[in-house]
Amino acid sequence: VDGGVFAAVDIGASSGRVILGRISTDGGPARATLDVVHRFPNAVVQSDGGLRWDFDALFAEVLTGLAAAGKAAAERGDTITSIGIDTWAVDYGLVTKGGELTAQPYSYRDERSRAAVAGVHGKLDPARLYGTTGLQFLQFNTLYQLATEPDLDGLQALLIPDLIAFMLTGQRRTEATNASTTGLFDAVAGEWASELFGPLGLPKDLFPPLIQPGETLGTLLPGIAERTGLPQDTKVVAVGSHDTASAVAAVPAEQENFAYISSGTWSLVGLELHHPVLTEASRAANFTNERGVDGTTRYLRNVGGLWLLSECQRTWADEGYRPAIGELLDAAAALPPGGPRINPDDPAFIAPDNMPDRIRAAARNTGAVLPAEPAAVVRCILDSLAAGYARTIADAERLAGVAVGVVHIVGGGSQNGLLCQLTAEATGKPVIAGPVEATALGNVLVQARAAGVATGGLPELRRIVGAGTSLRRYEPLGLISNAARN
Ligand code: LFR
Repeated sequence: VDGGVFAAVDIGASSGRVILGRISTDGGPARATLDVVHRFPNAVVQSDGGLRWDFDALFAEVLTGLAAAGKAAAERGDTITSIGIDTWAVDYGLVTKGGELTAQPYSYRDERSRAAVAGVHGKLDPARLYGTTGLQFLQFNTLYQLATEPDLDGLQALLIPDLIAFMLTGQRRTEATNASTTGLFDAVAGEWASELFGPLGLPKDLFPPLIQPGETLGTLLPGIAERTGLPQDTKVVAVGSHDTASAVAAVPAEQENFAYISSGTWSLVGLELHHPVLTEASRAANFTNERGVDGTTRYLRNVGGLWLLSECQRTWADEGYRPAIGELLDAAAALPPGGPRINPDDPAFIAPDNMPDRIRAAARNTGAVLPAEPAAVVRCILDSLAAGYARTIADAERLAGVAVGVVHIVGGGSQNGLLCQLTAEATGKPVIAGPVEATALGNVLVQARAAGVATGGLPELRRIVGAGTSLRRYEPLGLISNAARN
């Protein structure tokens, strides 16, 4: 069927957008085209004694975007078939039985959860937790955040995309790919790990029941239909509501054995597997087994990301220095290889603060001296990320017992030519870069399939991505020595 039109709400840590996605065939292979109809900023805000998201403002932007999407569709005589929502993972809002949000949701960058880790591990051994959930340890995983809540009695926790979906439809469910980032989800069974709730003192029904990508959640509440101008029977369909799950679904891989890097605020680096890897070696390497679309396993690690760069830019801008990003990258590319490197995953970088200072301090701790000039800092970040990518892919191959021939980079980082080339050098593998909008594409394609417009499994969806995107290929040129790789 030509002309399927879908709205994707895609919100990241620094910006959100509402996108209109169309699937067309024009007699040839199916292609997806995206139009961003509304873009809005997002940022953590210090309020009410912590770092929080301004959820009320985000939700208002979602409604503005949906209204714009409806208008843009109508201009071409189309109607929106459904709406899908994805955001970052882990965070939640607490709602009362009556459906009221009790506070603006905390951000995972708030430090409060760090102090809760020891208490949680005192109740449940980390090895046992990993054996069930397969989740990498991150101080901000939902279970540690929940441990800081003074009173959960009578409340329900809705992950951010589920909270948006609830406010659109009145239906409460937890989408499964995102549920897998809570630390309370059984990686093998694909169900809530109900046996973990009791020991942690969490109410059994804290989260609503699961919903799978592709299932219909409901239709718009009358008030929402009125405010957006969309028909009340417009569906909200569950997609990979964890942005990384949607991004991985849209990696334009043509073969089975590929590694991916979803490179944005974070870099999510790993493999797609059919079964979780729950070994002690996997836990020691801190690999995660998050759930992907179609029950796949996203076997990956969180490596630092472009947050390191964007926070530097924020600090430099405060100091009155605002170069264009292209200029910065050109200057960084002109520097010789083999400069200082830091561990981009260091928890010291999680909170917002002066990033250039923190990076220089981290370099100093390795015995290196990082010059103050921005180009050197940028080069250090990109060298460190590329090395982190290479190390992580090699570890994933070893731990999962597979070998990959190609590395796909999707998301914002796929536009960073220097990062892509450095990654090819560090991994010694060809890098295929694009699409930038993998997350929105994954969101749209899962909706399209639910509507019967696209068919087949992930390989089929990936062919649609490939048909509509021009990809860039970077070959390892041997510009850095093996010694400098790891
Ligand atoms: C990426 C992401 C990561 C998750 C982090 C925090 O946007 O969703 O997958 O670990 O944000 O939620």
